[in-house]
Amino acid sequence: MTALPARPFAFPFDLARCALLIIDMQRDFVEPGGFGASLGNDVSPLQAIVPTCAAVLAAWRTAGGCVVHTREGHRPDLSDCPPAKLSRGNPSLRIGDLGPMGRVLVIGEPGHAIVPALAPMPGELVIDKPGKGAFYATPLQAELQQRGIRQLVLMGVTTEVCVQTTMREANDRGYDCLLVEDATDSYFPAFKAATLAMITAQGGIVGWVAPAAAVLAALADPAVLPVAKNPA
Ligand code: TIU
Repeated sequence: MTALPARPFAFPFDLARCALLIIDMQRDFVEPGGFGASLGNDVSPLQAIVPTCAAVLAAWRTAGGCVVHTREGHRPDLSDCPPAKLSRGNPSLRIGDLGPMGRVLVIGEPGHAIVPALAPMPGELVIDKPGKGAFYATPLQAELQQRGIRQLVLMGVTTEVCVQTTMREANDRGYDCLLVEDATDSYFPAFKAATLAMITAQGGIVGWVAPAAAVLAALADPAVLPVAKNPA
């Protein structure tokens, strides 16, 4: 256990009970030609966080912590995509349409994959989710409970959509949640700033926020033993 400097106050970091939860770092959101771009967004700010996410992921793996990746996407027949999600807005490509990275937001297509720099390793949990929150219609809660996880450190995209929705779902389920502020981004800078502010307001009503450097320093703290060496 170590006190990780964070806002609104120090996060009581316990690596053995904490999962790194990486939200939707998929080509469909981060690269041109995918779902994010089809909605009219500039994806380049999201690409910029990949090295920061990779640094935290590498340190987490070295420390032996639990790693969970999520992917937003739908079955090829779109039976798990609500009509409202399919029809809303005026995208250049709709979910299921064929784009430069295969069918948009469909499981197994090239655009659905996690970017190569953050590709899951064998043994890491990968959660496919049809919605914005990672707990809705997924086995995430059961998988975390099975591993004794009580805390989540979150990274990924987009800050105010899938990351915030998941963090709120997790908070209501009793997890202590910390968002790595320079390892998350939005297509809308003001929405990211507002999300960080609303998470930490009211004494941390949703959770904690800290920079990647603080997480890396905590992982290097001798008080945070590699998980395999922790007493049971
Ligand atoms: N992963 C995620 O945030 N899905 C979205 O659709 N985000 C948008 O900001 N559109």
